[in-house]
Amino acid sequence: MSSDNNQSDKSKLGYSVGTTLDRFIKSKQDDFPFASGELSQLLRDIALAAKIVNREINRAGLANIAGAFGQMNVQGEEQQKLDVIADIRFTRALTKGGEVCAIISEEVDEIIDTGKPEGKYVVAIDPLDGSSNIDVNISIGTIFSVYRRVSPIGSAITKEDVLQSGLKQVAAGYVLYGSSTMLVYTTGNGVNGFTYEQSLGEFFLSHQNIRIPETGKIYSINEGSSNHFEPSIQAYIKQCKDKEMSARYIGSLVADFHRNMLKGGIYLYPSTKKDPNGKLRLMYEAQALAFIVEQAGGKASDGQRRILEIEPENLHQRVPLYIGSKSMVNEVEGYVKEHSVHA
Ligand code: P6P
Repeated sequence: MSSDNNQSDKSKLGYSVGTTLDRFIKSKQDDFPFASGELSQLLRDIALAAKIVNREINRAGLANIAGAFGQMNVQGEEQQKLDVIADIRFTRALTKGGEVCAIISEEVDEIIDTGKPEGKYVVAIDPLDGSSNIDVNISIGTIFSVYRRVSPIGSAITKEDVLQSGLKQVAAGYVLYGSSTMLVYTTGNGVNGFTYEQSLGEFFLSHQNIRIPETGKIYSINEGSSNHFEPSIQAYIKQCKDKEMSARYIGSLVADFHRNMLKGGIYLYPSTKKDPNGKLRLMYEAQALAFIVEQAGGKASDGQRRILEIEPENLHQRVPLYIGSKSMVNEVEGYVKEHSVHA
């Protein structure tokens, strides 16, 4: 076989291994005028924590770190041991890295002051989303957003530093601890995915310039709550069934979101009478995924507003979330609008 054929066969396999996350971050740093490397270092700190959390998750059943931690978090949800471990790992890595002056975390009620007033950035993070799935070996994830601080470097942290709209994000990403572990992130120049090679302890570029299909045949929602959905959402779900679409709902936002990013589809977590603002949190779930999905050509809405334009009022505020393929999110907004006109 000629070398050309050999080469074309290899390219069919799509080998893009060779570009490590480190090298990619450094190469993209040049996209930032006057970048002095702090954001690059911050992303490396997140990747380091992800490697450590990945290891803890993989051995949870053996190291007696699965199961409940025995207390509730600020959301009123029972914390799992790995929720607490992940929160410690990410907070420690970001604090030691020195680039972050403040962190808001799903697991902590108040703003975390890292004691690094020279840090230029603020991070909002859900250290381990979907953690109730850990004990049954279902994929879980980490979700993070990065902002520039508003207050002067070296000064005390302010609420304005941490309560910023999604449009102000300088980076956002997620880690998916699944059949393989992936880190997917954007700094505003497209979305790229890296797969973790356990034997080398490195993330390698595996999904370059991810684009979400304009439409899809998958809808992700907890239909067990459908009696509590607004009529608009009930009508939308009915038309999904009439079109014989596929219902896929893992109960782990990052896993459902990632599948829909690659295949096309929509994830819905509506408001209900019980939870008028839905369940998902604006600051460290919806905003990050909204930035990512828009960078990939998709859309994220609360049914009426673009998620990225919502001005946050408190650290842990919840928001209804419709996110995924643009035409599908547009359709949901159409149902919401139609039902509000006739209400
Ligand atoms: P429900 C996990 O707790 C989570 O935040 C998301 O990862 C997931 O999609 C959703 O909540 C599941 O919530 O109410 O359907 O069990």
